[in-house]
Amino acid sequence: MKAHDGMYIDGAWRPAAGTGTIEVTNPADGTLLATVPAGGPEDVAAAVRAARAALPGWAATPPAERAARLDALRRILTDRREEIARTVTAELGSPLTLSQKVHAAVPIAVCTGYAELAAAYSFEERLGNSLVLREPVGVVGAITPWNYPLHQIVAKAAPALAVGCTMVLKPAEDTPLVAQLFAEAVDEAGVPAGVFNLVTGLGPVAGQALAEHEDIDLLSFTGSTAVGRRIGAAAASGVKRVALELGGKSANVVLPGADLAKAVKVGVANVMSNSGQTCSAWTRMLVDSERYEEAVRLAAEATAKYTTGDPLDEATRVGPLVNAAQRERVTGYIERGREEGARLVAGGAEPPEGVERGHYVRPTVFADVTPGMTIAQEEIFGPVLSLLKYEDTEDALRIANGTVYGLAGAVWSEDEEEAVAFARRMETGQVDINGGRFNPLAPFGGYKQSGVGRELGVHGLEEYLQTKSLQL
Ligand code: TXE
Repeated sequence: MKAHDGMYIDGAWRPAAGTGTIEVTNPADGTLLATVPAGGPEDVAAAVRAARAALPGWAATPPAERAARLDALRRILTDRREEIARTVTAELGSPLTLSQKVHAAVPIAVCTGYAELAAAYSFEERLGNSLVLREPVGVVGAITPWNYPLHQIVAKAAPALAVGCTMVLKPAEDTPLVAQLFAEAVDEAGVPAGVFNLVTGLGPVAGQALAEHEDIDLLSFTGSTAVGRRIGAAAASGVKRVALELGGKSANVVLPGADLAKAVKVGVANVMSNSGQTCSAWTRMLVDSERYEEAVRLAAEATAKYTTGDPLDEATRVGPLVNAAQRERVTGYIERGREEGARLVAGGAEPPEGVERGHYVRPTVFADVTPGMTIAQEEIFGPVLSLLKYEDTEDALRIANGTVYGLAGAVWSEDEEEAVAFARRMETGQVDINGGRFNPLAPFGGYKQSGVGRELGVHGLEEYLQTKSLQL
């Protein structure tokens, strides 16, 4: 696959300061896709310098002109959507159909939304005798993960650029190729030199250098809670703004009387999509004791139909996990679930039949999971669903809220008002009612240890602003 052997800094592809490289491999078969440079503190420093120098000009650019650049970016991403989908499938392992419908399509939708918002947003308001100005926060450091590699970049870059911030992106080391493609698109869209900069590299080296750089005004991080804590600490000591989008352990609550067959079908699909590597996945399904066994049977049956295999094969619904470490992590959790007494009703820790290469894990379902078990508390980030039983709705709410996380969730009921009332009491940032539909304008982000700040829509835009009041 085509790859740049430099960093995109100050509007050009420049050689990296050091000689280190990262080998990008295909998780489906282990083949080498490309080699990209592993940047270090010097590359980060050069990128931050470029972003700082470009800030006054970009911040002063009329919003309509910034919107026009975002619109050009949207057009280029749209023209290149098949290439985006194939790149994500190659480096992440997601089935090609998912890459087309989600990994390529969602960032385009987000970009479209921000191009419109950038033009329509009011950056000034009168408040009595004050004029309140909303100004860009400054230079943004963005660190993104591999699970939705382009979406995670666009969810930060589009609002940052829309409001006049400049930025340095350090994408995940597993998926740098789609990040390079994005940098090419930004360049072609006519975004001025230095406004957007890309440094590929390892988390503890390039990522850490970016997180600790003193000339960054806002750090926006999506990834593991462990790294998020360190980023938050670094930001606090430098008195920088921080946005953290971390893990989740979301509950899918099927209330008595809800359409069980539909709730289970959609619930299983939600967890298995992207091989379970979704922070907002509904990994805990909560069903009342009366219908619990029926739900277990339906979930096991539905899961058995999830064909695992080559992401390029149209019949494939579950591809490999991103890398060997992730596979080890997930199979470790499956073993832990069995040890702690959960009942395995589909899948398991052994590799899928007939699979000799690639980081595959069988779509797995556990029944008899109790709230205290490790698999009911920790983020697994693999195709693993846990079914928990509740006695009444208060019990369901206690279980749903009983983790350190609070990113997403779902409620199913025949009565929408009942579902909404339940959702209001959930300690979580997003709840889908009776299935829900993705809305790129709705704020996304976590309660509790799932994070700080919001992405998407106007709420996501405002994360990149600071206010100044002039008293007249
Ligand atoms: O994440 P990391 P990993 C969760 C999920 C998964 C686990 C581990 O549970 O199993 O995290 O995944 C950069 N300073 N999520 O190890 O390490 C890294 O280079 C600065 C949830 O891949 O957090 C990458 O760009 N940066 C999640 C980014 O952080 C550092 C998505 C994320 O990698 C760094 C991904 C450091 N010291 C994983 N160390 C979600 N919320 O969607 C690493 N990085």
